Amino acid sequence: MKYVMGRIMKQGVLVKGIGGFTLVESMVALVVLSIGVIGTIAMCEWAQQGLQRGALTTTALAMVESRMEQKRSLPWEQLLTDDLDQDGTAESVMHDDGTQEDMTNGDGIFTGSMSRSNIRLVWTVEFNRGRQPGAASLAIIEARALFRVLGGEEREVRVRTIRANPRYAGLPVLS
Ligand SMILES: [Ca+2]
Ligand SMILES: [Ca+2]
Repeated sequence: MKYVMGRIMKQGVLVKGIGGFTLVESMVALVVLSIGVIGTIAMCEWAQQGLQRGALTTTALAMVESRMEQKRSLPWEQLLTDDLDQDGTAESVMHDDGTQEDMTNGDGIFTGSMSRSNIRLVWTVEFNRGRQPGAASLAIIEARALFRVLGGEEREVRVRTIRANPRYAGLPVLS
């Protein structure tokens, strides 16, 4: 440390001796400083993107989990309905008509969707037998949240579960 300080002092004296900094030296210093500032700005943007991505991912995961939880707690026969405004009554029915996010008309995969906080939430229900909940013993339930982060990159959070029909599983059915 002592040695380094000594060298700096020596250089300082030397520079003073020839009459301060030259224009070229000042410009070089300015360029070096600019590179530093640009680097710092880039790092701030990168950090901001990271924060935004983290916040959106957390919200997306919460939305996906909440939807899955509602699908787990619904009476089996009402598995294709949704209470999106959470007033206690299901007002939305999942569709299998090939419109919006439902990929194929009549393939037995029913789809529901909604948007909130710049996140598109899509969920599907597929029965292992038939197209009616009553005929099936199992349902594959999937929810995915799609969102765009700063910079335009699209990301997705996806959760999938299998629920058993309580009638087939031998559990008492609540009506
Ligand atoms: Ca409702
Ligand atoms: Ca479909």
